[in-house]
Amino acid sequence: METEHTIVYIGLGSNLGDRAGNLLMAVRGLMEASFVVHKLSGIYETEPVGLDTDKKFLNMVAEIHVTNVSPSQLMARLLRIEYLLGRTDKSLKKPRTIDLDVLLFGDTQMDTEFLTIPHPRLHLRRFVLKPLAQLAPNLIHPTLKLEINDILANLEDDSEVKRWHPNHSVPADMTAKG
Ligand code: PH2
Ligand code: MG
Ligand code: MG
Repeated sequence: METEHTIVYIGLGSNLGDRAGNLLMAVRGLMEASFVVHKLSGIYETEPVGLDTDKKFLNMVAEIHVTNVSPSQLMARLLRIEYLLGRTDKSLKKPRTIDLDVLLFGDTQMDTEFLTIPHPRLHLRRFVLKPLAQLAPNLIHPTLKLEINDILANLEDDSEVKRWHPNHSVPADMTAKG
């Protein structure tokens, strides 16, 4: 019998180095870890929330489909991707090349020392809810029993979250010289 996949949402964030490059390398890492990357949100530039830094983040959300993988196995693979992309300092409040958080794992609810699902701050953060609502506006939060759209509409967090677009200007040394 075919095994059902679980729909998982991952939050990606970077505020150090080549931020967009780090997000894309992490998406590639998800694929290489045998996850089916089903949808990607847009990329948002966001004001840091609760960190000792002024460096703005780029944040996005990925919907991946997983089969025969437990939440803790998923977490272990995410930590490996973070490590491979150069995140050696895991101090919570420091700038980071890449942070990968499990936001939702199907309808799973769990709370252990290492992993809480749904992510305990997902419903409080505009930088997560905005890209998540782009992928799954009507998804019901498993513990709050509210749609993502409704949580976003009533959110207190008014930190800045703006769509980010790459700078299309062509560097001078790449323009054709006559
Ligand atoms: N991640 C945090 C804390 N604060 N702020 C923004 N804007 N984006 C983040 O990804 C972020 C944060 C903890 O991981
Ligand atoms: Mg985080
Ligand atoms: Mg994290």
